[in-house]
Amino acid sequence: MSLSMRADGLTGFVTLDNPPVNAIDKAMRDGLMEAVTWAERENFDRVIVTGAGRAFAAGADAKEFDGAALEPYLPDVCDAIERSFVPWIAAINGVALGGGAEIALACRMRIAGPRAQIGLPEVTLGVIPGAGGTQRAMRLCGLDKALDMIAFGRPLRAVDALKAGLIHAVEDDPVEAADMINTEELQCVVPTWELPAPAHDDAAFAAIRERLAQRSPGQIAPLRAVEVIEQGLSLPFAEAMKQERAAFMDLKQGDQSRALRHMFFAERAAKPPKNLPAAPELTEIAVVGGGTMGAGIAYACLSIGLPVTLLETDQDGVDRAEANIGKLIQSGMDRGRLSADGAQALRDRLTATTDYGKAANAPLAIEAAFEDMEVKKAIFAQLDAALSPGAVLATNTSYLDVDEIAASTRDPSRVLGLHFFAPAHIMRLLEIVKGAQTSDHALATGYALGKLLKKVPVLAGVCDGFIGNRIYSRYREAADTVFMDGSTPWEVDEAMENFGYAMGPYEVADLSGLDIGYAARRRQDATRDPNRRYIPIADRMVELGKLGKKVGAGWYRYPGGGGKVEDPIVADLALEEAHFAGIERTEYDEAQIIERLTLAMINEAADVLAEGIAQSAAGIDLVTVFGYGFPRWRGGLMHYADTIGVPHIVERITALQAEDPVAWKLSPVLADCAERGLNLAQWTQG
Ligand code: 3H9
Repeated sequence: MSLSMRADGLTGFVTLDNPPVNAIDKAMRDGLMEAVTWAERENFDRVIVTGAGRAFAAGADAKEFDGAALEPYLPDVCDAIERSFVPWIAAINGVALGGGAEIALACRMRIAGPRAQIGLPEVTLGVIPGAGGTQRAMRLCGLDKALDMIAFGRPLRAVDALKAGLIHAVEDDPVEAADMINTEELQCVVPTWELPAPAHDDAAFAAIRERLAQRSPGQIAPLRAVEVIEQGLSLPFAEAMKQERAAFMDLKQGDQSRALRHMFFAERAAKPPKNLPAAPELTEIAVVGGGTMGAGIAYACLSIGLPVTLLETDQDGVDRAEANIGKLIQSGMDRGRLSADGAQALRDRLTATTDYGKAANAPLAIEAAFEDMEVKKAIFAQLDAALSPGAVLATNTSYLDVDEIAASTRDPSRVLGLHFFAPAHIMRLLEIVKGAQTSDHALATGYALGKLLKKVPVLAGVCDGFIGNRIYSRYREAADTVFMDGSTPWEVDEAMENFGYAMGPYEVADLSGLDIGYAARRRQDATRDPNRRYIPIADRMVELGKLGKKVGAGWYRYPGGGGKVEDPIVADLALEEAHFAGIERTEYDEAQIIERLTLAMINEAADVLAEGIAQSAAGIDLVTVFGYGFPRWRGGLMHYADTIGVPHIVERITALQAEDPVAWKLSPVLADCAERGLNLAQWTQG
């Protein structure tokens, strides 16, 4: 039944019980309906509802969203609770989210434990509260708070929920506190639906819509939530509930909700492969290199309580590493994330040194030095000699051959790639790169660190760029082709921003520095297919000293170090290059730009699957969303591809082959999917 019931005198106790987080499934809804009838039959004085384990209830069971809605529906359950003559009290022991919060809001009173959280995060799953949350929250905590909480899906801590008026009290033992409430006092509390709706406030609606346009562009659920709240202000409660339900049902079937649900479950399914041995206890970490990446990795490890030995080549390097980590600590303090004591504890856990011997006991070392094979080999030789034979040696390289690095050690089985993304203490993606000889022990160690750091781990094979950078390189190549053949960087950027990226590829390149891509292209010179069209325009930029934002000019200009402005010289550069190459330029519209750039990535990603570099389409989705800013609400690159459909993709790539048969060579995985009638999520190596 997903819940249990017991009586004690005049009190009925209902415990929601569907491990691990008491998601509300049909069985729980059945049970709640039965509990309402039971409490009335027994003529209880009250019902106290709480959750078993760590949660009150995490919301409606999102696994049920793919199928038809099953009775009894949650809004009816909430209504039954609210309108029962036996008053219900929610004793909120842990998280009460979505439908869980809606059950609580339908109760006559709400008492939360100190660590409880109450929230309506439905928009993060592409829907809106569908069981009265939009209507009851605004009656309890006012329009502004309700709009903020629902449109951004941010839960409130118990103390904040109390301040907002959403709950009645915070108590160490909410069940006991609910039992102690005076019966007359309880009877006097007005059911939420009977409270008046707040007055309309044009300014509040204008402000929330403006914030959403800036912070959640492209997403439909938050705007629908605002609309439903606005409509509800002037409708009778029951009518407003109907509007809410209709919007919820509509959104639930839509592409965005499907995509966001896919991401939710894919993120949680990102776990180590089965049968890996237990990882060693990570008592300390060695990090080699104190530049941006090394400092970020070290800071992330220090922040979760791990002692870090940071290894550098000389005293200048040590000083620079300490300064870089010091800046991150200071920024943590400035943002209120670190107290002065916490900052000191972090500093105390850090040893920056040139002496590899100080890292002798570390079970894991992560090299984050300059992207140069010889430099890396020299570092691995030192690590090999200094650390115990059981220690795992990881490289944070973005492109270099992990197998070649491993081959420079005495035991290549203990080497793997741990590819972090900048800023390493913030970005959630961690590519775990398995070399040809990487042992299960090394993999387990990499996953163990990923879990401690709360990263999203994705297993990758060895190739230039692994999963993410390889796909991103093709994206860049397609962007440069579009630019050379007809567009401007700002048209390309605008198109991709409208697609859902926070920034287009040219602005991103300006931020990272054009010299990074230049170095990567020089490394690829020797192995590049001579038949592949080469777009020289990014090289010209570097030759002209337009290295990006750091020098005030890249694809854009940054006058006075400020915001970006379009640079006509850059546009002319494409005209010039195209002229020399005898290219007749075409004007691409936004849809064509988006199509070319996304198809290029999809085709490359399909090759990544074909070669076993990624294990699954869902893994690629995680990489593109958590590492490269692909819009989450499109579900990641491969989910997006499946939304457009493989047959359409194959048809369009085949058509583009007329322009360039090499760049648009159809991936065998796409051809195979088309032939077998599969989508990319279903494809497995035959
Ligand atoms: C809703 O309520 C709609 C209503 O308004 C209207 C209805 C008519 N469904 O995250 P974790 C699973 S929409 C199904 O690793 P944590 C999760 O997949 C819902 N399953 O733990 C995982 O499974 P597994 C609005 C769910 O401690 C396991 O539980 N609610 C759901 O890090 C543990 O999860 C939300 O959006 C679910 N709703 O975090 C809240 N929730 O073990 C969504 C969790 O097989 N949930 N699971 O991998 C969360 O934010 C986090 O899970 C939570 C716990 C904070 C609760």
